[in-house]
Amino acid sequence: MIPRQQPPASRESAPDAIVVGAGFAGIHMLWKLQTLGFTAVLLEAESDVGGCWYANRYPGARCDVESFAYSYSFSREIEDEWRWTERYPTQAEIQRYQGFVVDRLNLRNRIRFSSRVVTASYAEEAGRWAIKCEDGTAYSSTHLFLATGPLTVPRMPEIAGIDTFSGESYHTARWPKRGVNLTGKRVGLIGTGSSGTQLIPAVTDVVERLYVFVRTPNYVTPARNYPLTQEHRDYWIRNREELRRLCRRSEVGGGGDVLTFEKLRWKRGLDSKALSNEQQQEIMAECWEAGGPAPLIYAFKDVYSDPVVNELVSSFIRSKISEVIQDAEVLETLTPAGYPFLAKRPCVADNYYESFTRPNVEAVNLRRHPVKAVTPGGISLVDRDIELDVIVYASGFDAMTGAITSIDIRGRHGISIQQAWRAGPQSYLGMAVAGFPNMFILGGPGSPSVLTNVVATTEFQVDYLGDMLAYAQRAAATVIEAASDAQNKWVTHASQVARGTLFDRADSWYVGANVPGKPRVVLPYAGGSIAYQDACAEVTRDGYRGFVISKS
Ligand code: NA7
Repeated sequence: MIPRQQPPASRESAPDAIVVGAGFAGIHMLWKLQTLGFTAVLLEAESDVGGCWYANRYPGARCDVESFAYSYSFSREIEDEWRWTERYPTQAEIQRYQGFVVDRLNLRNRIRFSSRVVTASYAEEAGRWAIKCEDGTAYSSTHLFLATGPLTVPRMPEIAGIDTFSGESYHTARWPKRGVNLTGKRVGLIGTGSSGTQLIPAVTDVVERLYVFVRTPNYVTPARNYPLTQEHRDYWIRNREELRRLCRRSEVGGGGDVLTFEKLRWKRGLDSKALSNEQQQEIMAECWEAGGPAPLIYAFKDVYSDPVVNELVSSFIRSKISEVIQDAEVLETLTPAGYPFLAKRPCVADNYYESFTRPNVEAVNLRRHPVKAVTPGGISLVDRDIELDVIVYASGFDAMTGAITSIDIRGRHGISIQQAWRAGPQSYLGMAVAGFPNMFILGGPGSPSVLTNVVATTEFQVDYLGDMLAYAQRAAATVIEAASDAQNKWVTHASQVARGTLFDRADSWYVGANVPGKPRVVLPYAGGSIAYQDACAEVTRDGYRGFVISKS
């Protein structure tokens, strides 16, 4: 155990470490700290585990990474005892899984629910973080782990009159636990990102009429979800070492489609320019049938970076949309144009385009008919009023940084994280920030995070930080901090890597464009999981180069 400079008043209010957020990363971090012999308390704002999966309960909410891959690999017992039921897990199943994990690992008694952290300040003399929750409860700790999630602070659209609506309105990321009865209702949906595209097919059977207000249509690929059988499970168990290894060393950090990737393994990273048009189309058709975005993303190399290769895939997806949508106006409303596939996060949903062929679903083209205001009766466009009973806002998040900057975090000399990140988030390896000693971020900006399977990437980070804490322990060091020059180099490297990709070719939350005034920076590390892991490993080999690990 790292010797403390000041013995804590109580192990409950003054543990060695505070972890913020009971999603995948926070739960794993808590477990890791306990196994290393640290006392740790996890503070969670909501009343249960789940992280982003606690609040995103909208109809149709499910993960777009396969369940086998979107699960912990660190515990053989958990892998053996838990049974996923569908290829892509629903919100409810993921939350049950997290509950199972905390109970199985006996972690629940270390979690303080309904504890929203509002301030965290570093007391230099004591070498400890002072942490306060909304209800006034105070903690202090040597280490502070922010596992607050990249997509946990919802954003409402900036539309006049939003508060005047007399019907019910909900944000998909704050969907009530009791559920919402949409049966027989006239529902308006704003937002066709991942949340909106999943919600649409899940409600078309019950609503009287669904108006989908489309501003920027997305590239939506089918999920091809299916129930998992014993055969799938046996396959996974038989091959899991190898599949986990493949996942870990894949560009998306264990992302995507484990079983499909196994089938398509030979069709990855192909040089599209060396293939005939017919071969290209055949391969893309096979990827489309496999479902999920990953096969299409990785069949050809350079889809992320070469506009010509990207356009090949983008136009293939557009052609698939036109196979389903016959009506020219609807097709125009739903066809992505003017930006490449992947520049916005790809959406995955079964029966998305098919939903618009139903008589009770209408796609409203906001580019042609902009919204004037929300009114007491519904939504008023420049040329038409639409009467609604319910408005659903699937309008996204203050992504990557929102959950961190919404806490008043102050490091050395009282500098706030907002000040430190004024020009965009600065970090070393996406995990530590110069001037904020012993504060660590999981799944945050500067790490591959949302461009990958976040569970696999944060597992990597938890292991990495655990190893570094153990290293410091052995050296009897109490403070770990990113050096500014190493941080600057990482930020420069990350922005150079991002410039070589197409991520900046759309106004998306990847670059903070959905939040007015947010600096435009590609927020996640765009070099992929393998490059990220290799960079981290190199730092370790050099004795944690770039981290200042000291006794005070
Ligand atoms: P996203 O992907 O940020 O999508 C938000 C959607 O809301 C997007 O279609 C926006 O259109 C739309 N939006 C936002 N403001 C407005 C206004 N004022 N008018 C019309 N439309 C608007 O959020 P999601 O929740 O779907 O997904 C976020 C991530 O969570 C997802 O990628 C997964 O990783 C999980 P725009 O594109 O800005 O024109």
